[in-house]
Amino acid sequence: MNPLLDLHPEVAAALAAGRPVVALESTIISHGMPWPQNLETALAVEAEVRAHGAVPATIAVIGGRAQAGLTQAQIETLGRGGPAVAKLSRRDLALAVAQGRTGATTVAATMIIAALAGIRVFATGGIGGVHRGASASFDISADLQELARTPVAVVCAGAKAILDLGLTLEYLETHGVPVLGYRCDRLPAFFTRDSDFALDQRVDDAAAIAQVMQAQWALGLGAGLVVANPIPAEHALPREVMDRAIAQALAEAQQQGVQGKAVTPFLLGRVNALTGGDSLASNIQLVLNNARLAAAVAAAFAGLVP
Ligand code: PSU
Ligand code: MN
Repeated sequence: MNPLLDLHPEVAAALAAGRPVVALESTIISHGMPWPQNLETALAVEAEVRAHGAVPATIAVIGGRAQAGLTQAQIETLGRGGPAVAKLSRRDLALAVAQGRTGATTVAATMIIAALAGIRVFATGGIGGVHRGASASFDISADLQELARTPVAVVCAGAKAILDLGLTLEYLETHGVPVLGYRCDRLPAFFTRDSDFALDQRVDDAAAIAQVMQAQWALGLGAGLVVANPIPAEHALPREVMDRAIAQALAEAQQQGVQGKAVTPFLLGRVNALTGGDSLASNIQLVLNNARLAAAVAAAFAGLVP
């Protein structure tokens, strides 16, 4: 095992026995939701993974150690710290480890640590992507490059419409990342089940997803996969409400000159504030929904691995 990595004993035991494990990210805890709902959600998502037959491994860097599987106290520290906690993507990992720091991992950094641990399935809310206006700003999330190179399947509700969803799909196509619509033919847009963007790969059950993962890696294709799982209809929000909040958040970001890794947390925070409790409740429900599907995929994949 990698000497810089620590596994929670429950995660280590499950991996050693070939039992299903689901990775969970921590930037969603520190930067994606407000306190105390972030802590409640992180614990509820772990419980949902367990209730569906897999072991949860929430991932972060703690005191310079890459950690797969956190204690409740560690999750609470990341939740209480909120935006004051360092947000770690691929390029931030080495410095955090070298200097013994603690930080929350993005989708990209969580994939890296999951792969080091041997975890192949990861559940989150939404992935990062190509930002609107990227032709001028060059703002493209490192999550997309990670999907192109690291063999982990990421179950998400598509991507938030703070991004340019069409360019995000083009980028993933260029880099050879399958985007599997789970029982859907268009990319889900996080709070809404649908968007204007067609997907050409559809799967209708967890076993089929596991078979695609196995084929992808057996072919020597090192990339990850996106599994796009629409928010349950009863928790979806009206598109006009979200579009208005997103337009205002984007305008504020531009006025205030927000740049770099601060852009996504700023937009997430403003959209949450502008739409109030509704969007937070929907956000929590879609993450739980992704945790359920990821647990089923991890179980199916564990059954395929010799
Ligand atoms: N989108 C969300 N919620 C989130 C994130 C994105 O709806 O919490 C987080 C994830 O951790 C994702 C990160 O990996 O933001 C992307 O940040 P950036 O755009 O700076 O790469
Ligand atoms: Mn960015």
